[in-house]
Amino acid sequence: MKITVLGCGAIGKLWLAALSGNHEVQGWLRIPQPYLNVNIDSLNGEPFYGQFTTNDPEFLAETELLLVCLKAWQASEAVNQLLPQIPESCPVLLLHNGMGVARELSRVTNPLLTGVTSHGASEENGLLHHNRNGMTHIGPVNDRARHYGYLADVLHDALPDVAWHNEIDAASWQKLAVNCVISPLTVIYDCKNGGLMAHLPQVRELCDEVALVMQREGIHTDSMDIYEYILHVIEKTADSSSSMRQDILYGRYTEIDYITGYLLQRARYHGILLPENIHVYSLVKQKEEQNAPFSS
Ligand code: KPL
Repeated sequence: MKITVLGCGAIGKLWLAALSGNHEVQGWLRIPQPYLNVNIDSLNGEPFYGQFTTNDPEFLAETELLLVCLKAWQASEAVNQLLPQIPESCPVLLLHNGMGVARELSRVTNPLLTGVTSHGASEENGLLHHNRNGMTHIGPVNDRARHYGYLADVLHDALPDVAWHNEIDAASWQKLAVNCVISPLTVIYDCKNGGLMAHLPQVRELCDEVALVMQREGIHTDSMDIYEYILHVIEKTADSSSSMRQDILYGRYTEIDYITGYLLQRARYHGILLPENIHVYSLVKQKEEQNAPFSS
């Protein structure tokens, strides 16, 4: 297959490298450069070094999958810009933290899919560390994407595990819950994920509020399930710095508007008040504003 990866941060580079084993791939960058070097300490157990084509319009015109690894707040504008240059049959798969981008792209007529991943990667001095093996869940957003289950196999062969869901909402909400609790608190307390073990009452309060909204969205869950799952994620990722904390540390915009912001928007729709989430949202926005001017 011909695959274009839009957005070549740590996760984008990881997919680019992993997919290059069996497919023709290119990266698409906001600021074009002649090629992209990807250096990974360990990919599926082996070190990886590759040099990739970028921003080739002829390749784009024949691309058979557009994999979008941009931050949530960058995604819809960038996808809308590229749509006229890709075939109408080319599936577009969104892979970012947070929710709400699929709604922004509801007019897209290409097959549109969304997904979440728990792979962890970070880059330091040009070397990518694949910090955490994870699981990726993908599924359709529009009707045209319902028959694209084979994409889960394509992705699974490159970077396991990948699961297909005919209804992706439950997986998206479960990841949103994790990000609503862990991400803002790691910014507020400026700590790694494991540091949240010192703030469990607040973790629990956020879980209670998230559960209320999830239930109203038709997701079969309760506060205790969410809390236990989040404790498990905190323990498993104790040494990691959340991507939101890294965004703040590097002076970048965060995805808070698509994480807690999205939760609050859905809560408003259902007529539910979430005081603790409103509180953490405003603290992260304050930190973000102190960071201006932003870089992406
Ligand atoms: O998804 C994450 C992120 O940092 O974006 C978590 C699960 C919070 C791990 O750090």
